[in-house]
Amino acid sequence: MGLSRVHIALGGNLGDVKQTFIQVRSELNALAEVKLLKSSKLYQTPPVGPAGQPDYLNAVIEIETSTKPDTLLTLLHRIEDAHGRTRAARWAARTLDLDILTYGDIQIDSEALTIPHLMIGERMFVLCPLCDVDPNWQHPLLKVTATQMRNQLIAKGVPLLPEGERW
Ligand code: A4P
Ligand code: MG
Repeated sequence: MGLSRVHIALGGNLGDVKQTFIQVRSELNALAEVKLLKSSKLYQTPPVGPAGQPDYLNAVIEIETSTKPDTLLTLLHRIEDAHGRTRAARWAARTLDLDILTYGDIQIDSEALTIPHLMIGERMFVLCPLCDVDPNWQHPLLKVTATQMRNQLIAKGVPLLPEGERW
């Protein structure tokens, strides 16, 4: 099986999220079937969805992997669980959320998995870090780049995120 370039979104708003992200990044990179290529900056972002929860930290990492998408999702769920993730309501506060944003040029639309991630073009907290690691990434169906999607959001009046930090 060949290697694919994959973008993973990290999110969380409970506990020491920065420390969690640092651990997750090295846990992934320690796997034989995963190689870390790039990390975005780390962004503090206001919660999208239910109000009254703490701000999130968000980031994107770019990896190279031989793991198939469904196996990768299972692996990410296991890492979420190991870092204290509980599944209450959808969009509820969480210690760690790991979403597969992109997987090579693959398009998947099954019950378990939508790739590219459905909300990729709607969320500044995804597009800003994605532009850090791969501004020219092109959506295989929509044929727009990460930078173009970010500019479309800006044109709709969604503010850019404040500068992120290294982690
Ligand atoms: N699933 C389908 N496609 C994918 C994919 N590409 N990657 C399915 C990962 N999972 C995918 O996810 C629910 C189901 O989505 C999974 O079982 C999987 O089969 P989940 O992680 O169990 O539940 P969730 O995280 O509550 O849902 P989801 O859709 O990941 O939530 P979101 O959309 O990520 O929203 N505000 C800020 N500022 N920053 C955030 O990071 N995140 C959320 C969560 C809300 N508001 C936020 C943030
Ligand atoms: Mg999720």
